[in-house]
Amino acid sequence: MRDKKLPDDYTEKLKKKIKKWGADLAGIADLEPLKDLEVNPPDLLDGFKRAVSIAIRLPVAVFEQIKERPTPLYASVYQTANRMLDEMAFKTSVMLQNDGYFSLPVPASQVLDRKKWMGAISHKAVARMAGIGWQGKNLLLITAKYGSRVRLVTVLTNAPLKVDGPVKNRCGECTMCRDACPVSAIKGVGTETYYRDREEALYLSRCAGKLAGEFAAIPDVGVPVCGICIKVCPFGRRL
Ligand code: B12
Repeated sequence: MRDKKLPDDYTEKLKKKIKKWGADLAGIADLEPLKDLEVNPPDLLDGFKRAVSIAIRLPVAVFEQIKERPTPLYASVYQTANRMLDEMAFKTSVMLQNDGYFSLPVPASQVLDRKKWMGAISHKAVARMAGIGWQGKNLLLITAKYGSRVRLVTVLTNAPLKVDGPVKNRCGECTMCRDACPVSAIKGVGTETYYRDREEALYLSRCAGKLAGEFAAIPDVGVPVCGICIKVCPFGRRL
């Protein structure tokens, strides 16, 4: 693997390419501030210094159809989005590798620990550091343009890409996600940076219990989704 200096425009060209593959947003996170983030396996970040965060927006109309529970249409869109993201992460990884850099795509939606409800790395933590959006009161990554109606994926790399930085939290006094949550899981507490623990923002067992139990059992849904705290977020709700 090479350790050469990247051309000045390499990072911008990479982002453009990722957008050509279907991404709506792409940013670069410095992994140094994320070294204390819990990851699985614990040495996941060894040898990597940057992460590429990729987001795709989901159609607003899919959320507008959700009333009290997720719809089969949303479950299908969720799976398509995961597939698209996994493909983009795969291609990004191979492209970086072809240019001489060690790179690892992290799946969009793989749960590795069902007791702790954790994947390999938090895509939201990476996306926040990559300037894609802020961590909102619904604990999700909120983007100024599309609200939380985005899904995310991450590519770890040792390519010395130019980093982006966090953006300001714009939730303000809004509590629409807290008020709409069907199991009152959202506490409505804001953060200027990020929640050190999920429980600061959320009664996690209420949310996970509803999604993995009742909602995943809905015929033709079959996956732990909800969508209500995403739907009501005022950012990007109108076209
Ligand atoms: C397991 C899982 C679940 C579980 C547990 C949810 C939870 N809140 O953790 C269940 C099944 C309940 C679930 C529910 C949902 N999920 Co989910 N889920 C995941 C998954 C696979 C892993 C999450 C994980 O590892 N969490 C571990 C904890 C520690 O991390 P975290 O909650 O992400 O955030 C913490 C850190 O980011 C930290 N942090 C941020 N910056 C920093 C910096 C430092 C230094 C440190 C120490 C910490 C830190 O702050 C948080 C609190 O500690 C991710 C995919 C992924 N790999 O990220 C998707 C993911 C988080 N889910 C997603 C979504 C959309 C949902 C749902 C809306 C369901 C749906 N699709 O309709 C709900 C929303 C629940 C909610 N309001 O939080 C999206 C979020 C997209 C977005 N815009 O933010 C993700 C990223 C999937 C994706 N590919 O897009 N999910």
